[in-house]
Amino acid sequence: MMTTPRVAAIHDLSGFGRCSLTTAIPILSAMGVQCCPLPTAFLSTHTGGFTGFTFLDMTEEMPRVAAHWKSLDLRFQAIYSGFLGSERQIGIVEAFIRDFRGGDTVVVVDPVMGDHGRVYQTYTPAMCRGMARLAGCADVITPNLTEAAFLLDCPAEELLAAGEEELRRTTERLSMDGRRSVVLTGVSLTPGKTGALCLDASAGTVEAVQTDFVAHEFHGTGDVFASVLTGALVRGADLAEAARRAADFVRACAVRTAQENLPMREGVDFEPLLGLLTGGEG
Ligand code: PXL
Repeated sequence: MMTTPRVAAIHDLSGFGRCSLTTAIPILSAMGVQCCPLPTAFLSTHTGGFTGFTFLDMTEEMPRVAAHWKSLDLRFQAIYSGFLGSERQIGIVEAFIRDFRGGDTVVVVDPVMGDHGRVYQTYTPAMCRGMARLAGCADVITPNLTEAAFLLDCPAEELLAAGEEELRRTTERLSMDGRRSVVLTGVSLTPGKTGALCLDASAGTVEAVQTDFVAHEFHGTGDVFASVLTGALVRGADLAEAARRAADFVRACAVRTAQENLPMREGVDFEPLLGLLTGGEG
C-alpha cells in the first residue's frame, strides 16, 4: 500500500470565494494526499472582485509554525506555495524550503501575482520581485501568462498575444536553462481550446495539454489547477500527466459552474466534482 504523501501548503486562507487553501485542502484530500496548511494570511474573502475584505497578515506566525514542525521532524513529499501576504514572507518561504526539502521532495511554486495583465490588489512591486527570487528555488513553477511576464520582466500584453513558437520559447526561458520544470497556464494553441504548456526539466520535453475552452471566467481556477497538479505529482504522475488531470478537472468545474451561472468571484463549484479526483494513483 502506498503511504499517504504529505504536502506543506503555503497559501492564504480566504473564508469566502474558493481559492488558495479552501481549494488546496479538499482537492489534495480527495486525491489521497495529506495537506498541512501553513497560512500566509487570513482574509474574509479573496481580493478579486470584493472590496472591504479583512486581511490578517500571518508573517509573524509562520516561522513559529515552521520551527514546531521542524522539532517534530516532519517530512514533506511536496512543498507547495501560492499567494503570499507580505514581502518578508518570501524569505520565510525560502528558509522553509531550505529546512524541509528532502531527497524526495518536489517544490511547487505557484507564483501568484496577477492575471489578465494586472497585479492583484495586495501585491507590491517588491513582492513581485521577491516572487521571482522564490520561484528560483522551485522544481516546478505554474505561472499564468501575466505572471510569466512579471517573472521575465516583459510586457504582459506581449505574452497574452503570443503565438505557439513564442510561448514555447517563453517556457524555455522560464526554465532557467532546464533547471526547473514549467507549467505555463492559460495557453490557447488553437481557437476554442485552452490549457497549458509543460516543460519537463527531467525529460527535456515540452508538451502541450489542451481542453475545450469554456467561455466564462472564474476566480481561483489557477489554484484548483495547481492543487490537482501537485496532488498528481506526489502520487507519481509525470508532469504532462499531472497537467492533463489538472486541466480536465478545471474544465469539468468550469462547465458545471457556467451552467449554474454563479458570479465569477465565487470561484468554481468544484465540491460536487471532487469524486472525479478520488481513487486514481496518478
Ligand atoms: O487565486 C489567487 C488568489 C489567492 N488568494 C487571494 C487572492 C487571489 C487572487 O485574487 O486574492 C487572497
